[in-house]
Amino acid sequence: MAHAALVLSPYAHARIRSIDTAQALAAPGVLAVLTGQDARAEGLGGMPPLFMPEDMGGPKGHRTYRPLLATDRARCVGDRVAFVVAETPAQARDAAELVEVDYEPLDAVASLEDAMRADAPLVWDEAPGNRCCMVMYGDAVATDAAFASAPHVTRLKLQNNRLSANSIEPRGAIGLWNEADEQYTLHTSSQNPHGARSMLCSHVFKVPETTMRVISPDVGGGFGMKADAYPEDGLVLWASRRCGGRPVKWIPTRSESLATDNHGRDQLVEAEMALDRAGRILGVRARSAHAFGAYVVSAAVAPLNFAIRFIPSVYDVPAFHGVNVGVFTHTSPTGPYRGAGRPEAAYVMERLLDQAANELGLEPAAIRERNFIRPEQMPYATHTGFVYDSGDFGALLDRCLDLSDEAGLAARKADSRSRGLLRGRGIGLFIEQGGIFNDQMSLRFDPGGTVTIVAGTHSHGQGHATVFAQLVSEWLGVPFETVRYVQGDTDKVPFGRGTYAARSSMIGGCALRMAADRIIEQALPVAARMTGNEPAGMSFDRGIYTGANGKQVTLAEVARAHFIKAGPMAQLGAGLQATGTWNTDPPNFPNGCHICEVEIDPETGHVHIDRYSAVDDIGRALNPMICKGQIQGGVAQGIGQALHEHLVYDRESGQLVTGSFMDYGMPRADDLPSFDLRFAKVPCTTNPLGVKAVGEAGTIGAPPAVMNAVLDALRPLGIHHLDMPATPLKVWTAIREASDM
Ligand code: SMO
Repeated sequence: MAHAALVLSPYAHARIRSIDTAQALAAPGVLAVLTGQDARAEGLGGMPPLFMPEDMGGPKGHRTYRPLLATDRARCVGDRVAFVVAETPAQARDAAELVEVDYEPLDAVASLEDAMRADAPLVWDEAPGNRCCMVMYGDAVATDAAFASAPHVTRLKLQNNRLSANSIEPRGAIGLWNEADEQYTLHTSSQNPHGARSMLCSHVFKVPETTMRVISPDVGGGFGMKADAYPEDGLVLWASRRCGGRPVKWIPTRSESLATDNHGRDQLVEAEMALDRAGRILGVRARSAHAFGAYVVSAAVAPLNFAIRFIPSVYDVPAFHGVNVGVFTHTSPTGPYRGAGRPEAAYVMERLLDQAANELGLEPAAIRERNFIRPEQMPYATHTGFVYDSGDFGALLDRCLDLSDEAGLAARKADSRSRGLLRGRGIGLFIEQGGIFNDQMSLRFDPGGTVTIVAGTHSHGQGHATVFAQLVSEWLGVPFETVRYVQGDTDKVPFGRGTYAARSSMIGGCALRMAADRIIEQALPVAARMTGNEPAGMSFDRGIYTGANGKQVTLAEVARAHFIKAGPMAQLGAGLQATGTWNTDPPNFPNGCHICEVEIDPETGHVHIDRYSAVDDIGRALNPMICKGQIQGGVAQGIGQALHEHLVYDRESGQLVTGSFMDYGMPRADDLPSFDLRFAKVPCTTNPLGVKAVGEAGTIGAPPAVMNAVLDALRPLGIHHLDMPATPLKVWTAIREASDM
């Protein structure tokens, strides 16, 4: 095994005049030093985004092709500039220090505000004003009219803070070129092995997909950040080829992860809500900008899109217009991160509602009740192109208020006051989309009667092996322990689209159901013959076929009989296996209500989360324990965004200021209360399992619930706005400024 280290640009924007690799090449143990010019000379291509707004019928934007290594210009701190391969990781890192890059620093724009200035330096000369692309939803004329005659308008300018996914296990890749059979093998930490293979084969190496095998095991955490191939995936394969077929391994340090993983969020939005005096919404308008960083990568357009489309949320909004502009900045790229646009959207709507309630003298619960989409309005079509099939949002709120002990809130506020603390309670509702694209799942019986699931979806910590095996066991009556789960290897899985956008329960689950139904159907003639019945009279229930004559046989027995070598039975098949498929049309719409109670110490600005309650409508819960774990993790990440996490670039230099865990605030166990979580299982009406997604819900509900709680505590002091994260310094400063006035 050879080991690789990256040379990253220390400048946010610089011309690369030349790269001198001589010293590095001469260093002990060094096998290769690769540059962007080498990649260009060998015809290696760059990586485009998976889709752009124009692919969804929107206006044309500027599509970038991120090279494996920068050639003439570095466009962010952390842009890859050279790749050093050596016998040991230490030798690779030492030699990386010896690569001499002659940079000519150029003016950079690291923030959205600066990038959108008229005279801003350009990240891409082809993208004037640093505008990359845009999405637009709703009706501007109707919405303007609703605002023109509205008795009350509330306005907010919100920043959605840039975050890092920080998967427990970082990205990492091992590349292997096998000269003898001209095959690439890539071991990588990815949510989407077939997608990574397509990207690398079509765009980087320009070779058929039959020349590459991608293996991605069940590794700890992706959160959208690992949804697509990265330059390092191509670099290790190329490096292996350059090193005569030695396997080449690249593992980042945590600081390299913070700098080079796709980031999440980073949005500025100006949002307005028009209301009548009773608090009924007349219209909502949002103009938003979303930082793409230096390249449009992965499904970066998904958060751009969802951040607008889900603003109307669970409310009956009569008029809506929303625009989101993707903007280039001299920073690392952003991509989908748990929630991918839905957290941004829910945050806008829930902050507007609380502010409007405050201005109109209404209770936060009352203004929401006045505006919910009612169950009898289902199916409900939004102005942004969704059709919600089901949901009872008023019931969610009522149940969550009870769960949060709304009745005791006044007493708890008084008690906090008596201890010199400020207590606030915040509500956050949301709806989102689960299940995207199509996929396939296969079931295969072995001669001994055991079953293998071959999954097109991909688990990287979510426990799919458990859930899918449990379903198969229940449907086919085979023991749970005899079900094996295979995923994440393009040589073992015929095709798959991996996991993101909370797709696996519905797309994977329903495809598995189809495969199971086919198995039951295929095995039936054999079961009939084994029991001496006609196929027409056979019934199947939990793994057992029963014939008209009352004789029974189990599916496992039938499956074994399928392997008979000769005789009349052998004509009925050789082995029992089936593939099922499912597609997104239509998706499901999980929704929830989260309620948070905080206590703030005005002396320190510290926000303590005292209580956290949530009722999530995830449809049918396939495995309640795993679903609960998904909500817990999601809420922890949402609390992280609200109170702790922020990737900060220095505005002048474009340096990543929060480049390590000393500077980037991850939520810890002692920052979190014990959550009170419940499920409202309103079955989805548009898929046979009745499931709605669960993977991203917590991350969407938590930020508005926490921030509305913080502001509820601070409003009596005259503080009506704070941006996330509500760190002690920010809260303390706001309290100081308010008391000085
Ligand atoms: S970040 Mo999610 O995979 O939509």
